[in-house]
Amino acid sequence: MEPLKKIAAAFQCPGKFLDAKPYGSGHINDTYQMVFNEEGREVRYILQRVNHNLFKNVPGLMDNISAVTRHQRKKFEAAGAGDLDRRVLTLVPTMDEKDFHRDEEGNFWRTYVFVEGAMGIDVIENTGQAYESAKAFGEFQCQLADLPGRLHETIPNFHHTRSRYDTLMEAIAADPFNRAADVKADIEFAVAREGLVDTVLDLLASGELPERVTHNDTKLNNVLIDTTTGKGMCVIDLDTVMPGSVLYDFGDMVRSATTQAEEDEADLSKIEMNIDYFEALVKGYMETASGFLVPKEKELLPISGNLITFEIGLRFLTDYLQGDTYFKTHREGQNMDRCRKQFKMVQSMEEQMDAMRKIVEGK
Ligand code: ADP
Ligand code: GN1
Ligand code: MG
Repeated sequence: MEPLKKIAAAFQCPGKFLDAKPYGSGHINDTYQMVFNEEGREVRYILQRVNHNLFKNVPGLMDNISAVTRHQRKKFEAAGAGDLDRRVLTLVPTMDEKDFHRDEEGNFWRTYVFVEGAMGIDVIENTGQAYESAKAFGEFQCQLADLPGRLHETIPNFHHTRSRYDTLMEAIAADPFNRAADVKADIEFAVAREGLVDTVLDLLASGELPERVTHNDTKLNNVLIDTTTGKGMCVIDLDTVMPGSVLYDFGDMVRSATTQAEEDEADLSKIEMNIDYFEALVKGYMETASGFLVPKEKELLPISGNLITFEIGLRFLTDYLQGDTYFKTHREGQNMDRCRKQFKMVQSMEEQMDAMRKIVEGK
């Protein structure tokens, strides 16, 4: 890989390059924090190498991000919001005025203004964070409701749960690393819930659920929370913003923000869906989304957590069987721990479905 200093020189970051080092805990892209000296002041940027093994059309993806962030900015401006460089991601153009730089090896790089004074939360600490993140994601969907044109599908069938299930079945049949025998109980858990996979797809196909512009990767750490006020500041990780269902977004909030266990927690006794966090998510989300949700979308909010948590469990299991090539892993068996954690969450949500329904009906 070319030295980061050379990559950095492709972007219009004023001042002198000081340093770049890995940053954050995303599973997909390579993210770096860059520091520049600008007239005696240290200014930070986020530099990212976009994972072009997964995202086959990076120019299309960058067109999406450019359109989405410009639209968000207009909406914030119209609402009289200040501090815009902290409310919406801001791309730094390249020297030749493009949104991304292509290096000699064919890698795609982009640079964002660093959102200072805010942080992504990997494991939820209090109900306020659930409330704030859901409010921010709801506002994001609301702002994009009238985005002109149709966005590129950056990963086709990303939330097509039926395809995710079928891919798992293929991975079990092929079993290239002879791992299937050791995860028999987990496979059985998945097979027993096959009925879940078509719930949203069927209603989208029949038109009972509308297609909308959605984020599609709304895990808790993809909204930056202001470190002083605790308020939701900036929705990030826009690679998968594309046509989808709001249920994908709400479901992933439930998956990632209703448990105080790490995503790969191996001690399953620690894993439970916390109904207070669920209630805070519903409250925050309804504050910004109730104006545009149709009754069917609202009705299905409780089941969306099961669906998306199950789907992501299927994806971790598939990746484990296929040799851990999709999600970044830092130790052996990590994808399996992630899968089991998701499945335990699904079970916990099943046990609390009535309570979840009552909360949603009451809002
Ligand atoms: P991935 O797709 O790999 O998850 P993200 O786009 O989510 O990558 O970025 C990884 C991490 O970098 C985020 O979780 C967040 O902590 C940090 N990050 C990303 N963009 C910014 C930004 N503009 N300002 C500050 N931190 C950011
Ligand atoms: C990935 O990019 P990141 O780390 O926020 C993944 C999501 C998964 C998530 C699980 C493009 O999200 O779909 O839900 O990991 N993103 C992509 O933690 O596949
Ligand atoms: Mg991320």
